[in-house]
Amino acid sequence: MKTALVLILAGLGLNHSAVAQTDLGPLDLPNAFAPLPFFEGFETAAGNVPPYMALTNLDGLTLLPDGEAWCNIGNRAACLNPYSGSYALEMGLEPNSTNYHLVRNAMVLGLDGSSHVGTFSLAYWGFDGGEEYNAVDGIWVSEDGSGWYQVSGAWDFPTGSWTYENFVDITGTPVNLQDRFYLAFVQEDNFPYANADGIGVDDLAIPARPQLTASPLIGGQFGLLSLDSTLANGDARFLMSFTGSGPSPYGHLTVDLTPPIWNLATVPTDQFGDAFLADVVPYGFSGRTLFLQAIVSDGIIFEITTPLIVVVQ
Ligand SMILES: [Ca+2]
Ligand SMILES: [Ca+2]
Ligand SMILES: [Ca+2]
Repeated sequence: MKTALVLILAGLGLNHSAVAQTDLGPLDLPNAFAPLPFFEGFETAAGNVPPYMALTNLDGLTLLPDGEAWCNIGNRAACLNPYSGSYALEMGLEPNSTNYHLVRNAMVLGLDGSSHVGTFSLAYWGFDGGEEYNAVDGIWVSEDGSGWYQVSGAWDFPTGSWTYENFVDITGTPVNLQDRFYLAFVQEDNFPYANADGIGVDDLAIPARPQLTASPLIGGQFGLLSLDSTLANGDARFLMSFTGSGPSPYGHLTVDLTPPIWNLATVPTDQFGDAFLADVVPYGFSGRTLFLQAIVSDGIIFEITTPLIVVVQ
């Protein structure tokens, strides 16, 4: 009786770990770890795979390296449709290939959260070329690069456009994020990138960058800037530049604005962490390009919003 109980418990234990962890296949691992907070728009890398990143291209059935599996940040060819700038992550079958077959692609990032103060949410822009469900699709975290825990499942953005995925929770697994860990974006499917299949990723950030949006801005009329953060009852500084998207230092932070930087207003965030700035857009701004960004804080954590570039009508 006692022996049987021990065996049952051992069986449950084995079963639990088998369900919780997935082997995604032989994924290449980076040999460096980038500290949090982390932002990757692929522009700084400019087509060279940085040491904290590794790209894997496999045949989806044999799991052997596949030259037609396409995991490209500009290292294989010019990126086809980046969300920002000239570079993004593209995962799919090689564009223009007609040798339709299942491929598995992965970008693994080495990250180090050991001195991070703040949330562990993730935000990114995702492009969906027409993906169908595959069990390995999604975003995964791992301590050792072989046992993976899924934090976001099947790719299901609207087909053919970029979608902002905000506040993706990457906690809630046994992986200790306040240490070195791996984060993987994995895609599997059978048609080319941006041609019936494929996933694009750009401007990914941990912690998630609160999103800054604007109503149409028209000279001489009221305009509205809105931001969506999780920092309740704090404040938001709305910043503006006429000259470019930086990066440049601003206090102890780095902003995506080029000096001179104007502080338009500082307004409180509400109980949801949201803030709004409504004001008349000066008539003389018509035709000018505004580079906008905000800094949100609850007094302890400081977060930079997504940048926004707007031409005033
Ligand atoms: Ca980019
Ligand atoms: Ca898929
Ligand atoms: Ca497909």
